[in-house]
Amino acid sequence: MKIAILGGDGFCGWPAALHLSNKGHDVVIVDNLSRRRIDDELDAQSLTPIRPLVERLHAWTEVTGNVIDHVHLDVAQDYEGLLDLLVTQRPDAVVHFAEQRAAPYSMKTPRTKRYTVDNNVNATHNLLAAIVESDLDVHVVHLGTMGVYGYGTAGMKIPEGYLDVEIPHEGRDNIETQILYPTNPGSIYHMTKSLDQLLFAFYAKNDRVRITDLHQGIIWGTNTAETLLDERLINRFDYDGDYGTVLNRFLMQAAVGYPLTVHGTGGQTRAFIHVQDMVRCVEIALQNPPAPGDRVMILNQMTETHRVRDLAELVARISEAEVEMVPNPRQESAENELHVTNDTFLDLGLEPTTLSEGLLMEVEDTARRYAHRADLSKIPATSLWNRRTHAGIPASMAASATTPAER
Ligand code: NAD
Ligand code: USQ
Repeated sequence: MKIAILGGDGFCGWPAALHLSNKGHDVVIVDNLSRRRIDDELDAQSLTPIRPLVERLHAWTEVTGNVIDHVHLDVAQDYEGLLDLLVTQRPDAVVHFAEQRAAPYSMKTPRTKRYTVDNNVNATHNLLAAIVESDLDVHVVHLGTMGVYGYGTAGMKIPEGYLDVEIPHEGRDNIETQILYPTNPGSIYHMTKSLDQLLFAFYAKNDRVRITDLHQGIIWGTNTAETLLDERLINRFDYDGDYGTVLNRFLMQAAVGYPLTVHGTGGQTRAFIHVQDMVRCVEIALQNPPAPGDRVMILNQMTETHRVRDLAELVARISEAEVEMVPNPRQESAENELHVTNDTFLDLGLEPTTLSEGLLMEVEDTARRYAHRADLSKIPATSLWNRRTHAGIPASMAASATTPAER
């Protein structure tokens, strides 16, 4: 298959590109390197020494003989460039990772809020409009998020995208139908993924574009079989307060002797998946496209759910780290239950890597190995979800406030 990977220099896109190339697919990476610019803006670097993209690609060819091209393109800003790419490369599938993906960064300032909305919504819409204009039959595989469902307690097992509903119909039989599971995003970033869902639903219905939307949980781990082939292929490891995700932050904090930063009571329960399973899921999704005219295929791409404070205790136990409850900078329910259906990937052959198998190895092989590169001043999470004072929320309390819906 010819596959274009939008965002192929990122944490998920890079190992996915290598995995697909290793499986014999013809891969082209499309990336504007905006994420490396944000690293510079935040003065925060990956814990692992990621190499410039040209060097990564050169190393991949040297090690495996496979060639991956790179097209430097801003998918959100350069519509004509994107259309030209589709028409000249004629990919069978596009895997779309090219969005600003950090919730804390998206909530940092009005500028980062606006950038996140402009970048993410335009990237997705440009891709869909360009596919229609190119008149090609391209399967879009998009990396979405479990966060579109919201992080309250649903009171049910979260289905794969669609909810069965029964509507009373006066004087007749009730109408039984399925609707998109109602979105309840908890950050500007998560909101852009909810907007993406509507764009996908429209283009699947109106233009018969074939779309798979992967509602992915939090990734943990760093490397995959391919990124381990040579140190120049190493994947990124974010640990700073904006881009570092919870479990990788705990692993890094344990390795450098920093008390594990549990927000609030640590009562949030989230979905997780190892980076190796993520690349496998992308491959499975590519092998099982919907047909033209089908509704968007939505799959929950996660393998386990865990409560944040339980994860902290687990990491503390294996590494003798201390745990510290810090004030929660976000606005989220203090506690939530989360049960998720992930039957499709399991039925299609995914064999999950469990936390118990991989955690200790991750601390030893990655976090401790590169601990000397850590800048501890970048660890605290400083992006506050609510800074408003005139709505009756004093700034000091605002961060722990919850909305009526979340309560
Ligand atoms: P990342 O920031 O490491 O990578 C994103 C890549 O996209 C970067 O290389 C960036 O330069 C590129 N990019 C962004 N905007 C672009 C544009 N307009 N044009 C061209 N390139 C652009 O993020 P990631 O962790 O690899 O996440 C990838 C996708 O997976 C995101 O859409 C994210 O929402 C989703 N996801 C990630 C996680 C996670 O834990 N990392 C979990 C769930 C879902
Ligand atoms: N948390 C802590 N301590 C920390 C960091 C985070 O307690 O040091 C808590 C947060 O308050 C939150 C939970 O851990 O309750 C998860 O935070 P996170 O930063 O790991 O995850 P999130 O902001 O949801 O975003 C990440 C990715 C995003 C992806 C999402 C999947 O950055 O791209 O969409 O995970 S999901 O969470 O399933 O929606």
